[in-house]
Amino acid sequence: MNGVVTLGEFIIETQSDFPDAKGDLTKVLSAIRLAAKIVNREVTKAGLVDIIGTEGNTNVQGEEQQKLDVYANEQFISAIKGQKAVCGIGSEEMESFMSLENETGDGKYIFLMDPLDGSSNIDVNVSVGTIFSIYRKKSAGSVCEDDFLQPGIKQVAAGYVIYGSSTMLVYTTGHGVNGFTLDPSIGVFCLSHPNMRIPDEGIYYSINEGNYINFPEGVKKFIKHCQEPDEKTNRPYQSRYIGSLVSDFHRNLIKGGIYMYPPTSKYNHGKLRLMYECNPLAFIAEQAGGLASDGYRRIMSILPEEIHQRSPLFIGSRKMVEKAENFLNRYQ
Ligand code: AHM
Ligand code: MG
Repeated sequence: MNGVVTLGEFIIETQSDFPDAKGDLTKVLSAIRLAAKIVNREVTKAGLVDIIGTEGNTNVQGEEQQKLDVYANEQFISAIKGQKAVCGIGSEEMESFMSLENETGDGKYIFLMDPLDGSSNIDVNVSVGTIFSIYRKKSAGSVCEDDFLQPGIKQVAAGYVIYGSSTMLVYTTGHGVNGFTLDPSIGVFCLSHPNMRIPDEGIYYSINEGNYINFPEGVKKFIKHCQEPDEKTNRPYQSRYIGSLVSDFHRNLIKGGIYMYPPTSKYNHGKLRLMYECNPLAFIAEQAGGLASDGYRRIMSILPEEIHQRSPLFIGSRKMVEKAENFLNRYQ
């Protein structure tokens, strides 16, 4: 590939990574590309039009839902439906999964998403994102909850869109990680970050330290470790926490670092959702040479029991995640 490579070209060029490909995954990725552009348009308009504010209802986690969450959810669903390759969608914004079988015939993929992660940050102009995860349908009959409850290692593709100072789409199909930046003047995602690799050891640690008192002992000790000076390992690490998972993850992916959301008194299994926050980012992290753990287990090996399941998350540079695990194991 020479010169500027667009996401569309890249998807087609790399289709041969899947020997049995019939173009269905290409269709799903094209749908994501389209929905991302539409959501991007609305996110960037958020400060201009009266679109900010709550929708007046709460989502399945009892959190306040904002208008753009609902909008993003609808845009991704409608783009996915249009491509007829997906048979079921699970979303942070929907209590149960949505079957598309009547509309798309025998689509072979399962699509999970957090349509607008970090949405509480929209009204203060902080970057937000979309996270997605794609599996093959595993059952032979009609799409059922079991089709969604697959461990992360079964993901066919995963990625995120970051609506930031520039808008980027980063994804993997299990053959490395590639990042595409939206050129707003032509409305096209262009390959800007080929074969992304996360440094083995980083300089940032990202955690909501406001919850410190309630962290497990191992996490408290690890935070102190991050703050102790040590030339060999570039410590003290710098603290960076945006409170928008995609943004925190994206920065650490590029610069090297660790993002942590441990159990707290409010969320005793952690706050983040396994199926559409932890697993897709874990797939990206591993494909970039990093790690993702719940503190004790590889995130992608966890057998899910429900679509909206939560999990603690320790993700990022390999050596830093390993170190966090050491501390958790040492101080129970
Ligand atoms: P959301 O899906 O409701 O937006 O919640 C997920 C967000 C993540 O983006 C972010 O990393 C985390 O919640 C921040 O939580 P906290 O405010 O507790 O630090
Ligand atoms: Mg979220």
